[in-house]
Amino acid sequence: MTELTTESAPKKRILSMYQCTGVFTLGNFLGAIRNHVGFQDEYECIYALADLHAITVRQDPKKFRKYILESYAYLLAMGIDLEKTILFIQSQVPEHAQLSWILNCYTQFGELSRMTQFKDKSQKHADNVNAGLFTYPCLMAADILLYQADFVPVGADQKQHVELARNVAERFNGLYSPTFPVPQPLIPKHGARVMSLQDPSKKMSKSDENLNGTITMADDPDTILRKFKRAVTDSESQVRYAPGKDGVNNLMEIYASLTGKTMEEIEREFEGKGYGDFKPAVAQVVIDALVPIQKRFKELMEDPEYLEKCYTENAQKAHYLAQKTLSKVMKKIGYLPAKLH
Ligand code: ATP
Ligand code: LTN
Repeated sequence: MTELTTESAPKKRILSMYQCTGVFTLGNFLGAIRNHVGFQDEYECIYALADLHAITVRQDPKKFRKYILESYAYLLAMGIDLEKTILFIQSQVPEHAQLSWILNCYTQFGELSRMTQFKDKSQKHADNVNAGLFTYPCLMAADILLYQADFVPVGADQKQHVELARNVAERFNGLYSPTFPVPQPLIPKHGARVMSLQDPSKKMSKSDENLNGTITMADDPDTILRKFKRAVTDSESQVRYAPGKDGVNNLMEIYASLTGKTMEEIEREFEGKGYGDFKPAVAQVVIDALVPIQKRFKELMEDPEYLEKCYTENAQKAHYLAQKTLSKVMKKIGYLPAKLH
C-alpha cells in the first residue's frame, strides 16, 4: 500500500525584540505582543528582550535588573509559549555583540546618520549622545540576521531600522555569497497604535512622564478606572468615531480591540449615553484582560527558579542558532576558527 506523505513547507521564521526599560504598557500588549502571541502556531517565532540596546540610555542597575526579569515574566504571562517559541535575553547570547561589531564595519556613517530615531534620541538625551546610540541599528541588524529571520514584526517607527538590516544583509551577501535571508518588516495596520490617554496625539509610552496617560500591565483595577475616567475626550458627549475626536477614537479603538466589536456596533451600544458611561465600560474590558495576566505574572515571579530555568534554556537554544550563523560569517570574512573548548 502506498502511503500518502503530507510534507508541509518549513515554517517561516519571525524575530522580534522588546525594550525592557520599564513595565510593558497596554500599547505594547495590544499593538505588538498580543499579535506576536498569535504568530506562534503559524511561524517559528524567536523573541527576546533587547537589554543590550537598553543601555544606550542610562539605566539604574537595580531597576534595570528588576525590569529585565519582570519583562520576561510578563511576556510569558501574556502568552508567549516556550513549547513553541524561543524567548531569551539578548545579553545572555554573546553573538549579538560579536556580529554587531562586524556589521558596524559593513554599515556606512552616512546610513546611520539618516536614522530618524538617532536624530530624535540624540536631541532628547543631548547630554549622552554615545556611540551606541549611533550604532544601535547595527546591533538590531545583528539581532535579526543571526537568526536568519524572514519577518520582523515592529512598529512603524522601527521600519527604517529593518530597512537598514536589509541593506546590510544584501551588501554582505553581495560581497561574499548568500549568507542572510533578506528580512521583511511586518508593520501592523493603522489603528494598532494605542495613544496616550492624556495626549491622544502621542503614542502611549512606558517612558511618558505623565503617568495618567499610560496604562501599564501592572496597574490595578482602581488605577485603570481612574485613568480612563480622566482620559482626555472632547466637549461633545457622543460616542462617535470621527475625525478630530482623537481622544474618543482612541478609547473606541481600545474597546474595539478587546471586544472585537466594530465602530458602528460600539456607537450603537452607547447611543444616547455619554462618556460617563463609556469610559468605565472601556476600563472594565481592560481590567478583564489584564487581571488574568497579572495573576499569572505574580505566580511566575513567586518562582524565580522556574524563570531562571526558562531564560537559561532559551539562551542556550538561541546561542546554538546564533553561533551557527556567526561562524559562517566569520569564515567568509577570512577569520581563523578558534578552538577554545
Ligand atoms: P517606549 O514606550 O519607551 O517608547 P516602546 O514601548 O515603544 O518604548 P518596545 O517595548 O520596544 O518600545 O515596543 C515593543 C513593541 O510595542 C514595538 O513593536 C512597538 O511598536 C509596540 N508599541 C509600543 N508602544 C505602542 C503603542 N502605544 N501602541 C501600539 N504599539 C506600541
Ligand atoms: N529597536 C526595537 C527593539 C529591537 C528589535 C530588535 C525589534 C531591538 N532589536 C530586532 C525587532 C527586531 C524597539 O525599539 N522597539
